[in-house]
Amino acid sequence: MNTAILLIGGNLGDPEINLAKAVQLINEQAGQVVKQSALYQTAPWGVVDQPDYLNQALVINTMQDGLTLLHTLLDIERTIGRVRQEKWGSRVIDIDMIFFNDEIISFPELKIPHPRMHLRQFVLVPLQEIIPNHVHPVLHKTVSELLLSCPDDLPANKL
Ligand code: PH2
Ligand code: MG
Ligand code: MG
Repeated sequence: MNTAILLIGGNLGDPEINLAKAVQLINEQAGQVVKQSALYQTAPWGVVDQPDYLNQALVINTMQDGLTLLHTLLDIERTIGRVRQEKWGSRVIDIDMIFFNDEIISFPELKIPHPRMHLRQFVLVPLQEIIPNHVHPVLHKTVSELLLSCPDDLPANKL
């Protein structure tokens, strides 16, 4: 059994409904959702001229390996109505894998840990709620420690 940490988010349509749909489909198709953070309203990172996001962190248990899980998550994004456009632009749903067990994975389509997770409040704040003591396998710091040294100061507020 594998444990994956996911970060889901969206800022188009009704993000609350789309995140709830994502949690349900992840639970049915990817693996059992064993922990979930609150929903956070977060300022857009990257492309600033777009609506605020809702973000949520999940812990799942899954029998799928990393690449299989990635493809399951991309399928779920398509089911909910994701159309891929501008990098860092608005989207109905985004499901990102942040950690996979304690593994370091580097395929062109999948880098684990997520290479920019430690630079983003919108990732670290929800993660800190559910796995504050989880250690980053490359940076060797806990999620709480990463949050303290995070250079980003965009707000992430619990709904
Ligand atoms: N996702 C992005 C780009 N910017 N900003 C916030 N606040 N939340 C996100 O989930 C997000 C983002 C690309 O995946
Ligand atoms: Mg993303
Ligand atoms: Mg993504």
